[in-house]
This record gives sequence, C-alpha cells and structure tokens, in this order.
Amino acid sequence: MKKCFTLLAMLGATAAQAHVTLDQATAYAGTYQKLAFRVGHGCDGKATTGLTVTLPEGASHAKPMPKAGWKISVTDSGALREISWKGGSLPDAYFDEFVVQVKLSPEPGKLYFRVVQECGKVSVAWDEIAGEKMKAPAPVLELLPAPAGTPHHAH
Ligand SMILES: [Cu+2]
Repeated sequence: MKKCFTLLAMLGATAAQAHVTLDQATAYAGTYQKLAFRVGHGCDGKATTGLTVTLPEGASHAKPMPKAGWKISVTDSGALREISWKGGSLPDAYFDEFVVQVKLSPEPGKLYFRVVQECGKVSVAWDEIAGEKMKAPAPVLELLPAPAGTPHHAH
C-alpha cells in the first residue's frame, strides 16, 4: 500500500484510478448493467490472487462473466451476495477487470461495493465509504434517474 500513498500524494484525486475501482461512475437506475471492477495494482507489490465483491441490495440478479484462469464462486445469503474470483495471478505491473452483470435498483442514489483484494496471504479491504483522503475507498456507482423510454431489459 505504501506505493499507493505516494501516488496519492503526487497525483491527488486521479490516483483513485490506481485502486480497485468501477470502470464506470454512473448508470441509469432500474437497468441491467455490466460492472467491471478494475484492479489497478497488487498489494504493496504482491500479485493479486483473489477478489471478492459484496453486492449492495441495490444490485440484484448478479451474473458474473467467466474469466479464464479464475474460479468464480457466488454466495447468496439473503440480502448480501458475494462474488469471488480465485486461483489466478495478476502481477502488480498489470491491471485487469473482473466483470459482473447486475440489475440496478430503480431508486437513484449511490451504491457502494465492498471489495476484498487478496494477494496470497495478504489482503486489502476496499471498504471505506465516506471521508476525505480515504486510503481504501469502496468502488461506488451513482444511479441516475433513467430517461423515459430507457429499456429495462438490456440483457
Ligand atoms: Cu491504489
């Protein structure tokens, strides 16, 4: 994580792209969307070997996209749903995306996705949802009111 803090100091807000982030910042409420979780670096130089995303209530009907080299598992335990990718190895010098399709809540607002990044025995929780100068912010998606005529079944 040290490397990340240095980048934050140097680049300010743009360094957020180097964390674990969502490919898109906004989406229309009530639609099906492809969400790509982008892993910008490993854990203090170590390769990423696992990623677990907790879906908020506002993201349902989750369908992960198969990913070569990674084993996907889905946990559905009532309100909280977890999707994890394990068994691969993403070197610190590269980035990759982990993709899932979800149906978004019809209510506009922000959805936070808590993510745990694993690098062998080390892990980083990307779960901060408020405050300035967050060290490990959770990926966030802002749901915008859908314009009239937006198809609700894009799948
Ligand atoms: Cu980062």
